[in-house]
Amino acid sequence: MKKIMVLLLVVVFVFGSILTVVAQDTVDKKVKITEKLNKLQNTSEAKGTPNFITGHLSENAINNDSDALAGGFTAAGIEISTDTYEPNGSMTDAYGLTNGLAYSSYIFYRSDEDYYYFNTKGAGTILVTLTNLPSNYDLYLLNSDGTAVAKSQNGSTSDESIYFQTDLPDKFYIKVVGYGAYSTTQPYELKVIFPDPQWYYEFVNEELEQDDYNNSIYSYTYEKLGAQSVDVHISIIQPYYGDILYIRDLDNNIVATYEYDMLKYVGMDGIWASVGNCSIRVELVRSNTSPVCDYYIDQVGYYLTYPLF
Ligand SMILES: [Ca+2]
Ligand SMILES: [Ca+2]
Repeated sequence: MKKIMVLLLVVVFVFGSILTVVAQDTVDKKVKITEKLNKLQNTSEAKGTPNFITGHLSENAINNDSDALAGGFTAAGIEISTDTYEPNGSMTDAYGLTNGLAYSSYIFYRSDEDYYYFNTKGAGTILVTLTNLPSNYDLYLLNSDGTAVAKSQNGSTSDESIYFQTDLPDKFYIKVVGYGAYSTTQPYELKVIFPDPQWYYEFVNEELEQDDYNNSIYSYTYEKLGAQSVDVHISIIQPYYGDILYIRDLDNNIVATYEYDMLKYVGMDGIWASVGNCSIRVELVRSNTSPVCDYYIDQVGYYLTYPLF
């Protein structure tokens, strides 16, 4: 019995020692971990922000990385920026331009290049302007083969412009480059005017008003400087017996006359009147002055190789 008691005591003692050692070991580990954490914290505090990027990558490497990243996202069709008309980094992806409109866009990262295109419909002058530059960007005009037919490479943030005479209808491309310069905040402005002769129309709401100097003459003049021809549409509410409409050109020559016998059948279909220069005057001569407007100009148009804004 005594032997058993002694054995038990020995067992309890040994087991207790083991527990003490294990417990001490755990405490030691905890202390070490805390020390390590403190060290790490002190190190990062001493260095400020963790500079694992600037400390190990050159500026070029970072730029190349951001280029690759931006290019990769763009190629994958994922929009990661506020850049406009992207992707337009090649002739194949070029963005189509409307004659005479201004476009705002960005060279958004170092290797960004922007392509645009337009189609000419005849011989004439192409005018391309690139303005509001944040850096030294340059401008190129390419033909449908991709050959640069004109370029503008002014220094610093000077505006770029190209005048180019074309003989035949063709598809042209514009290329904007920054050669490493870029801006994500200041957009450049691009505008092109190219040969595309056609009628351009505008809606108006003009009464044929009584002329101050003559009680019986009502008139309206539409002028579009530079236009090859202009025309107006006259809607007729109520013609009176004796009314006569005259159409005059820039030189005040009468190019058409409409008398009552004709006017009474026109009605709301109205009349399109046209002259071969930039100014048209519609003149209504009435036998009786009327307080009510019976003739309206509701549409005007001009013929030119490019639209005027
Ligand atoms: Ca761009
Ligand atoms: Ca330049």
